[in-house]
Amino acid sequence: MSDQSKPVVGVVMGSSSDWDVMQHAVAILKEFGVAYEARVVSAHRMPDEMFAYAEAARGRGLRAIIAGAGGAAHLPGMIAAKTIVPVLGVPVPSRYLRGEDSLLSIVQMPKGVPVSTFAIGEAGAANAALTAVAMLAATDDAMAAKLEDFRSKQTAAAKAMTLPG
Ligand code: RP5
Repeated sequence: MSDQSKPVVGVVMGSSSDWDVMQHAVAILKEFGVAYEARVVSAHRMPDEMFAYAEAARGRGLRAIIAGAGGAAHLPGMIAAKTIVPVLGVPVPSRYLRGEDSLLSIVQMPKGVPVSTFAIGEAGAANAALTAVAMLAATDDAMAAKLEDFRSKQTAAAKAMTLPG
């Protein structure tokens, strides 16, 4: 069992309205037994708290931060600007531009301050968490074995697929 009092992955999002998407990152972290924390940290509505979160992240033992936001999605980039902990950005679908605004806001970081950017929505959230798992697996053989098993099951499921008719 992971010690949830010592999270190694932080999952942050700009609003509770992002949870529908970001819960898919949390589900993967739970499935792999990764110690995580999840909270709302808004770039625009609570910038001081966002900076404090980023500045404390490394000292608190976080090894990756999954940051989801929609619209003018500054959260992943601004967190990345304040910490060397790798930031995995998840574009959350927005109401009017369907998340294309979120994607472009997150992916177009200037050279020198990277945010690893994932697909818009649920797939991006899950894949960001799988990437965090892969990062942990680099130094954790048990996590690596779980990830290999996860991938093998996916392969078996794809091979077993049939089509109508
Ligand atoms: C962003 O604004 C959030 O990440 C969210 O995707 C979007 C809308 O937020 P709410 O108005 O639903 O709180 O900061």
